[in-house]
Amino acid sequence: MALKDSTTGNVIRDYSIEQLRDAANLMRGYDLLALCAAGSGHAGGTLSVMDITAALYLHAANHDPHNPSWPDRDRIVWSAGHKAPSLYLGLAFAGFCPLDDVVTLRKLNSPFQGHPHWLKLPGVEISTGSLGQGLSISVGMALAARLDGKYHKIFCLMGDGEQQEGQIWEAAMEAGHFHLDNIVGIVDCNRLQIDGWVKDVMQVEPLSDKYSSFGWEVLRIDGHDMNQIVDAFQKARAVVGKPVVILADTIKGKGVSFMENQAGWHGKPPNREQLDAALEELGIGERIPVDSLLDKAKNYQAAVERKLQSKMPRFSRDYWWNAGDNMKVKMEPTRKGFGQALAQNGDDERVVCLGLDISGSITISDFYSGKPERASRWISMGIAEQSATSAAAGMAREGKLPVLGSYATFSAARNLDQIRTSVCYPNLNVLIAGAHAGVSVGPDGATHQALEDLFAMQGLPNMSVVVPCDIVETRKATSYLLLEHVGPKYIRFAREATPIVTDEKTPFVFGQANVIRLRGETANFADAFETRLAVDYKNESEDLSIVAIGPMVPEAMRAARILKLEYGYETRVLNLHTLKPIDAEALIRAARETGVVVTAEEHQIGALAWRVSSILTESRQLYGLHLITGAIGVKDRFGDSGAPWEMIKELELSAEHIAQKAVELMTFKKNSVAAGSLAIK
Ligand SMILES: Cc1ncc(C[n+]2csc(CCOP(=O)(O)OP(=O)(O)O)c2C)c(N)n1
Repeated sequence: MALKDSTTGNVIRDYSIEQLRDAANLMRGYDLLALCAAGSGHAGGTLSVMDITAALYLHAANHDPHNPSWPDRDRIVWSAGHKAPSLYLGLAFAGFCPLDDVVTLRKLNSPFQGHPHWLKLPGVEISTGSLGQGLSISVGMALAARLDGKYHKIFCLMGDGEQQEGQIWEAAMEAGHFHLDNIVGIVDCNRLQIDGWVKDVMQVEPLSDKYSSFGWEVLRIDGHDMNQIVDAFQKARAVVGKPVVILADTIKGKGVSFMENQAGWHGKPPNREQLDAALEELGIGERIPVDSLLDKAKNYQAAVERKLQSKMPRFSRDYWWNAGDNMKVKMEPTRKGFGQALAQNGDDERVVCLGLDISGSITISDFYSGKPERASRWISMGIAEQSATSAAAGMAREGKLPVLGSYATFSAARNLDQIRTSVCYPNLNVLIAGAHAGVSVGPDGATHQALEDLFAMQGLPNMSVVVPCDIVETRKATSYLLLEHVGPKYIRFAREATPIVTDEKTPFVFGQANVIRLRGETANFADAFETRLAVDYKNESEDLSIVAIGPMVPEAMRAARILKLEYGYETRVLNLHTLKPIDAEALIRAARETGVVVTAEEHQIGALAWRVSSILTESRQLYGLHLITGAIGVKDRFGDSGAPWEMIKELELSAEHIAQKAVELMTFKKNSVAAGSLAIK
């Protein structure tokens, strides 16, 4: 058991217990430093798992940092992907990657993504981030090893809240059934998750009895006692005929008094003062070159920004949000509109909100906060998106108005079959929130950026889909969907603060697009535009149309301004907040009356673009007419860690990119007009 040279079989370094303790302590310091430099990330759960990490990477696992894909190495699967920084530090301390580089954590194109990605960093065994999948991956690896006649171990690190995912228990059953004695599961039992104590959110104990009953050998240890950790790994290696799980009792935030046992430190980084205080408490302030590493992070970030800037389309001046003296915009997180609507409308006794352990962040907790009379209608379901979806269907069948939500990728993809079969097929009245959608979770990275959810949601029969453009529209849309709309419904909104471009008076009618027109330059951006229901709008023979959804609506408005001031073009912006049922009439009119249509979606290209194209190509009113179309959206790639606005630039979704595409299309329009072949009517 050790760090090994895979060619000679020699031990590279044999750590004593004392040295492992010291390494874990130092790793805690580097962890907090990287989180501080990133400005986001998970302090609590990385600190709780650090002693185990040090023992695993520096002592228990057989692997070779100079040959990360050595076929006989032990595999380490980091199922609790949000604890990525501890994994990175395990790798760095073992010599797989330079320690100093970890400070680029969560920055654009860094190998140290918000959640681990094996294609970016040698030594990372597999990509994770959606909880509950690592044990199944380990089962697959263990079965493959058996088929290949190999005897390496597969270590799988999980959280205790993560045990709420049903998939864990499918994998536990499989490992027991197949007697996979090459699997060693480790559960970081720090007793906390995001919404609070695990026992209150959704009790998972007694884990020992549960794993035993599935045919596992169970070892329960103090996860901060290095002797016990090392001993447990040794015992686990010797077990024959069944899988082993090490249940490690730990303290979330271990080592830093103000973080210990605090749910609030789950997904929070320390600021500089807190970092200094933490390093002091850990007794390692002198041993880490804090300033030079923070400088390294700053320089990396500056290079990212320069590169992004050099990729941006250029115009005669800077049109970025709030760059000038006028056309100022206020920004607020769109998600807050969801919480406001639940707070306002939650007195209806039929409304029941289901928690999926991300409640404060997506604002679903606003339903009950300060309202004890609603407590019984707030039901915490744990990290169990699939079961909660079907449970919501059961409630709806009994006349309730259930609401559930999580990161859009977990509330609309993880549970897709449950939405399809339990909710949509029986046509039940369930409101699903796809929160933190698109690139708005930025540094969390690709696993958490829902860029595909709208394909599935709009493809489901009976499902209605609304993608509001700002906090105000999110509030209106949530209120409408919650109490008035009957049937399956999906609302998608962002985490990040985005421009507020509507107000109380702006029309919002489910299923009907709004037309937005730039009318001049004003102090406030939103005041410069006039918005009408598309049905009430009279053709002004604009040069082009931009059809946008969600946070791309403000970008489309900004593009309209760029096009007017730089080229004199008039733009009809269509806010297509209801993607399904879609306002086909407004689209067909825009196409017919302007001849040029650009779609803009913060999603893989197609949820909007292909839907719009199919409407236009199937419209009899447009048969035989010449149309010029273009699409802005994500071009068949995954996201990356990076600030949300950086991701908008990186994925070429900004107003500047929309304007550039429009200018390109306008060249074709001019030629077509000259040739007399355009659709304009
Ligand atoms: C499928 C899925 N649902 C939700 C999340 C969001 N999430 C990230 S960490 C976390 C809590 C995990 O709790 P636990 O396993 O106890 O980890 P720890 O408290 O040790 O950080 C949640 C809900 C996710 N990453 N994946």
